[in-house]
Amino acid sequence: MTAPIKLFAWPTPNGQKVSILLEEVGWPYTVHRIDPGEEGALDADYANVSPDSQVTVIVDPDGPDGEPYTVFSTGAILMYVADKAGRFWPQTHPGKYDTLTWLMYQIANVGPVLGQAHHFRMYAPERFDDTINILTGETGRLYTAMDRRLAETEYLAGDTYTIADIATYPWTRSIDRQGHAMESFPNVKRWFQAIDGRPAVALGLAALHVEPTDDPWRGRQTGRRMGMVP
Ligand SMILES: N[C@@H](CCC(=O)N[C@@H](CS)C(=O)NCC(=O)O)C(=O)O
Repeated sequence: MTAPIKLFAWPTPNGQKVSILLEEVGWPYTVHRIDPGEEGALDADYANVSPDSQVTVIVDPDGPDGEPYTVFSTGAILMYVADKAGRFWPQTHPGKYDTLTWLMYQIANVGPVLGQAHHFRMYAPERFDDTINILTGETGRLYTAMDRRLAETEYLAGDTYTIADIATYPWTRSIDRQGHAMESFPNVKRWFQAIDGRPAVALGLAALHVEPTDDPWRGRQTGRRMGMVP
């Protein structure tokens, strides 16, 4: 690995999971901050980088065929980096598919539900009680499933720390804003503290950090859906 990876991201969980993995594998990377809430930030030029005009995206200057390769959608990015590095994704049974199961669980469930819960509880210009109740309840269901799993295994995919944990951890940092308390999920809490204490995790979070603004949901006036800016 010589030339740095280009990381197009913002300090949302979908950005942080990638900067954390890049720190864990120790690859050089440059951060290109794309603020999804800034008018026009996701338009035109950025659409040439990101096929669906969202963050997060990486460009690997040394792709599988030696040419630059762009990867978008964070589940794919984590698998790409873990596969190339040969780390954080066990390749034997049961770790291989347990990693995929919990990674897909984050991409399909934890991210969308916790992100929407956060939005409707914290930032929606109008208060929709029914939406908040449904999303807060669903969020509790997801934490309960993770807590049950983590009562049996140290990490989500088994004995070892994998991209499933890296994908999920940033979402759980805002549990209070999702309407729940970490104390209600003791196994998630134990898992959270173990990951939170990793030096690469602190570096990955710091790499994307920007000072919070009073209005972190600026994207709403553009009519675009966007993620969380903790
Ligand atoms: N499934 C996508 C989700 C990406 C996503 O939701 N990105 C948000 C920020 S975290 C975004 O760019 N939102 C801007 C918009 O939708 O307008 C992934 O995992 O990369």
